[in-house]
Amino acid sequence: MNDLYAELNLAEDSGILLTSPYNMQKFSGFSGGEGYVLITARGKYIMVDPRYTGAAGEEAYDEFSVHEFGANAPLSDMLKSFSEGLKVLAYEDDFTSVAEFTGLQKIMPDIEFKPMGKKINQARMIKTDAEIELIAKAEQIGVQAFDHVLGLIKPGVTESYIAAELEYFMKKSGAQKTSFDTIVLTGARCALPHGVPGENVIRSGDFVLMDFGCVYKGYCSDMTRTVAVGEPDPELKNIYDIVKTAQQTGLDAIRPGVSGKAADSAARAVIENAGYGKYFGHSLGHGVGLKIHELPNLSPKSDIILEPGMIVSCEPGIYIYCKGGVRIEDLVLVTKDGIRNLTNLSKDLIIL
Ligand SMILES: [Mn+2]
Repeated sequence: MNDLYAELNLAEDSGILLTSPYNMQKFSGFSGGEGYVLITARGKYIMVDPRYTGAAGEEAYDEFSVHEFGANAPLSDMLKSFSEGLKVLAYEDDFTSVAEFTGLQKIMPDIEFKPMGKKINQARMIKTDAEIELIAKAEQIGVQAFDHVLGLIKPGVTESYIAAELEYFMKKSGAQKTSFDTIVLTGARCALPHGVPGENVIRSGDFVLMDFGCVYKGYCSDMTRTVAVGEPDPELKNIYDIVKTAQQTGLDAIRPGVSGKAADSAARAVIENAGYGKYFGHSLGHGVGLKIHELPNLSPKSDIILEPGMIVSCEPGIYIYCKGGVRIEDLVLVTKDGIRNLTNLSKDLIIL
């Protein structure tokens, strides 16, 4: 944990207050999502209300003590006592609401609050072997769910039906929940990169775009596939081939030493050279871990240099409003000499 002090550039008289579910789980073991984790040179504390006392006790790393606040033990007293003697308290400024922040300041008026910015989230970028295997397992559940719905996608079936089948399958396979709202879109609606599935019916000739993932033991997965139902429109088929080439080019670019920016631009160039640059408005990918969108980003602005142990998505797309769209997404682990593809599934166009 001294590493964390060094990474955050904190002195001994500083404390670290964690309140986001992902950082509490990463650094204390507690996965309940609601509570306060305080790390100081003197002690390491998990503070939870009675809903989580039992779970926190089971999950907490050895060096942490668990404290229950509630009607008889105000949180403010606990925070005051555990933070005694601290000069600085580093906090999660990208997670804490203004109301919560002012509340904390009132409880600990003599302490200087220091925003941790991106640094605390950067500390989650490189995954341990155990984390990698959990993410790989989550991704594998997604792959099996995709395989399951291939048998169900046909004209007459709705987007929400397929979305429900993906989710039901993933939960039956051990997933706690989806890692984000499942996206299933058909026909022209595939051009809405984050559209919401509804009662729209799949018709022959449609592309069906599915972007989904699950959470397994706290860790997220993410994948996207676009399939055709019957013979697709030639332009859409051409777009599929461009996205597939761009996606492979992105995968080939992802390796240690490469910046997020360079990986993005390798894939983006394929789409730009094919004349569809303006139809690819989002970034190439993002880190995935305890949080579905985390660092490092693969985007035109990302200076982060990829390192072994990082897990990122590679998901170019082309979206033409009112016509249709294609996105293909794999989740990959950066290894010493390239990548391990955790999705590990063909990207040849499937025509159902
Ligand atoms: Mn994604």
